[in-house]
Amino acid sequence: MTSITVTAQAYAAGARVTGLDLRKPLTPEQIATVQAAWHDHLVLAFPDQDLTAPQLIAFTAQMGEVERNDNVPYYRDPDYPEVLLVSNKPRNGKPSETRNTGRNWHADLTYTDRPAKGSVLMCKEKPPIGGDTMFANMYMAYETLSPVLRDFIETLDAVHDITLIKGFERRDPAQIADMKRANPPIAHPVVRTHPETGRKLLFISERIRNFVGMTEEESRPLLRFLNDHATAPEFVYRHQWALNDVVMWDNRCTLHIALKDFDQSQPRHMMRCSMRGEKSGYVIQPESKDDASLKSALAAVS
Ligand SMILES: O=C(O)CCC(=O)C(=O)O
Ligand SMILES: [Fe+2]
Repeated sequence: MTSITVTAQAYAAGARVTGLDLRKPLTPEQIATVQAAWHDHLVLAFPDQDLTAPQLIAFTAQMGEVERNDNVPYYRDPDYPEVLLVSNKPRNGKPSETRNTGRNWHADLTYTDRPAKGSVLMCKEKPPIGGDTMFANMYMAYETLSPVLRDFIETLDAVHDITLIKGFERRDPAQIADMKRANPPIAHPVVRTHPETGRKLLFISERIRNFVGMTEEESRPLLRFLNDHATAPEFVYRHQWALNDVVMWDNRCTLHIALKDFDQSQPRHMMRCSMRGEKSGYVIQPESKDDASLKSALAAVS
């Protein structure tokens, strides 16, 4: 059996893993090696893995419980609900709804009560240049904040909102109405402890509307600061895809963004599986008319 080689690709995150054939079940020792490398490097790239959808699902299942994507049903592979198609190739004669997926910094499924544990993305077709994905290390983002700010955000919860997916409102109106109903705004802690490494991390994204108990106006400058800080170039690994790359990221301690840095007339076709995350968060009920008018009445007299 060939041995596994793990080669770091950047200081912040990212390692290239060779010596495995992901079409076949891994041994317990191989799984342990992959998991350890994942904890160290957060994002693992496995080159030259020509997987079918069932093989991608089977690989993901060895890393965690496979997500069925019920919160985003329209983007699934019709034959395999576990596989999301992130593609700019027309679907049913219409432009693909996922052609601009991932265009702001985010972690997957944070608008649900089970943000993904991790995701596995496979490149099936790619433009000759570009179509890169960047990943940012949220341990580093947390550890490099000043202690006073760390204390301040320690008890904050942030409201994650599916409508803040970049370009969401330009997608199919009936589908977005459904997805909004299925995914009301949900609050998750801003500082979390990784369940496996025990390290603290910053759990933010560009899909956050406000902090719980703070107005959007109050939240905006802090959110902007935290997002800018967290995605500073020194915390980022940029993956330049090759055909048949399989990239697996720890969605609990990284953010990612899919760049529009390519010729849009060229096909880019990816298959994604996610690992189901732990239950987290609480739904934020929209403010009732009564609450809103009470607040404005108070504002008028104060
Ligand atoms: O297409 C990509 O590079 C990533 C898109 C994305 O955000 C995802 O698949 O989770
Ligand atoms: Fe994503």
